[in-house]
Amino acid sequence: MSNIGSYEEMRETFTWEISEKELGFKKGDNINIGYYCSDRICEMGKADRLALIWQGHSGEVKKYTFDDMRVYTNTIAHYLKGLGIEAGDRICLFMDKVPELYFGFLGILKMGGIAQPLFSAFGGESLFTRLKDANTKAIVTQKKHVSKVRKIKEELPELQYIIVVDDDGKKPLREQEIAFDMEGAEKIETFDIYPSMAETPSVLHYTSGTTGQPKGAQHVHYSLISQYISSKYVLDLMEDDIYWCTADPGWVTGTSYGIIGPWANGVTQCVLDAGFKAESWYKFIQDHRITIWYSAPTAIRSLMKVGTDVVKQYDMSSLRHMCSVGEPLNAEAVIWSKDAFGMEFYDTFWQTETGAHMICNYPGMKVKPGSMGKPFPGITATVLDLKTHEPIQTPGTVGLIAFKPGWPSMFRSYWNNEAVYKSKFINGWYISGDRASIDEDGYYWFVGRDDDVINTGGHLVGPFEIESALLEHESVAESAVVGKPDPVNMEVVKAFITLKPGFDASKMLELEIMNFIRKKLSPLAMPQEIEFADSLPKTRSGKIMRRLLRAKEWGEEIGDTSTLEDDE
Ligand code: 6R9
Repeated sequence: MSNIGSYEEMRETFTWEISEKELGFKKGDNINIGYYCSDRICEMGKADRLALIWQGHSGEVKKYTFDDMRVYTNTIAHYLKGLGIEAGDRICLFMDKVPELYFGFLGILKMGGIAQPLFSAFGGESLFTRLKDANTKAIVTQKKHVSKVRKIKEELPELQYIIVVDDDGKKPLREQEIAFDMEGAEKIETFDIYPSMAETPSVLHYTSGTTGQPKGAQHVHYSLISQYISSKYVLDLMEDDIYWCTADPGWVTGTSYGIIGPWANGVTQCVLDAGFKAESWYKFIQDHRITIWYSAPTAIRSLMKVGTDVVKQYDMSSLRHMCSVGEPLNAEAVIWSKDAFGMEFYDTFWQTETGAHMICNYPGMKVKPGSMGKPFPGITATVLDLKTHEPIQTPGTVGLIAFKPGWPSMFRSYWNNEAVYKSKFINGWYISGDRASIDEDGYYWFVGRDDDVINTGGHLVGPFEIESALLEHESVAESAVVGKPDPVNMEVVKAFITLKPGFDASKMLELEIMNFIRKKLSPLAMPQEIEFADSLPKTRSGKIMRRLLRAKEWGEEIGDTSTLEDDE
């Protein structure tokens, strides 16, 4: 029997109070995610249960109980407070998936700080724009990443502390850099947890849009109400589960469902701090007897490519439920998973901004392969007419996915950008920026994004950020960046470039520019292909027509370009 039981019945009777009650929360109470994920689980008599089973890239394994986690998160919170970091300050986590990242996240929340997790693969420029926008006060990192911080810190006057969690004393630390050894530090048994309230800011997650630099979606401690109950109903987490979320906490999936939701449910989580390899993933599931697995379509397609024979060489019998998020999950992948694992991947749709699951397939509910499923109980969803923004009544008609504001984990603003935040709401609906249709049974079918954001391997990259970085290369006069179809990553970045006088297109230059972007931004943002052009198509007002370039890549009908020109 699943946690949700009958979806239809739950949808009828559900209120968010069910989650509040289970968590022992009443309106007006303090609510601190750090407390709920560690101290509370210990108070419930589960102090000795494993919270984290961590495995590094060379195969070493570390295990931590909920009590270990309670003490380490106290220790970090106490340390940060001792430095003079205050409630409301932004503290960036810039690390690989090491235990300090997970405990650091909860430690920051315990002392009232705002956690700002960023991918450790980010290059200097991606890091810089996000730290500058958030006026970040401290960054917690590893020695292998500290050089990226050194290069930009002069231009970040607000950044006071660079905390290195694995300093071995071999190379001297520089000004503002301090070593902190989580396991070696004096253990803090009791810590006075910051008395955060429902609306106290908790997490700042940067996400890309079509225009402008990435925006920080700001969340609050009350998000827990959504994350806890959706982990229970959608991921079906139960008392004895061993759960693996493959996402990095630089991405919202890695925090909402790789930290907060599962640990608030008192469930054991596994973390693999190593790159993707089908064999090592299957071995990881086999060795740790993983029961629930949350992954993403790009990974699933990569597994498909390796083939079913490889799966069959491992013991996957511990698995009982599997979910997917981040991009459309193709019907083929759902059907393949049934053959390979004896069960299907359940697709889930949500966003950085929504903080938790919005449209999902639920255990026990019939899966229609290729559909994202139905709205989470407690969520009012619809698709809006593309022009009038009124809910569409006719099944099968494509519109904008929209949600009625008010669910607990909804973002509360974009950091320093109230205007863009406001622009996301029309006619009383939150507009997701995605298109879908709803069938006669109420299932949602994803169509595509409503903007120019590129979804590569489940990661959103904004064309503007890459175009701006391209212009910093000495040879580039103009640039336009679009998504190009890719069998594994769904989309990859393609750049169109015109060159400045004196530069000639060549394979060498293409590689040089690619590398330039990889270092500056990230491997994901790096164009996989660069097309040198004499000119780029423009609207009458001089804006580059990305959509036209994109349509060409996808072999779509472009039609009358004058409509594109009107459509800027
Ligand atoms: C959690 C997360 C959000 C965007 C979203 C949409 C795409 C996510 C999807 C999906 C089709 C799914 N997306 N889940 N598209 N099917 N099941 O992914 O957050 O990084 O903010 O991305 O990702 O385009 O709007 P985020």
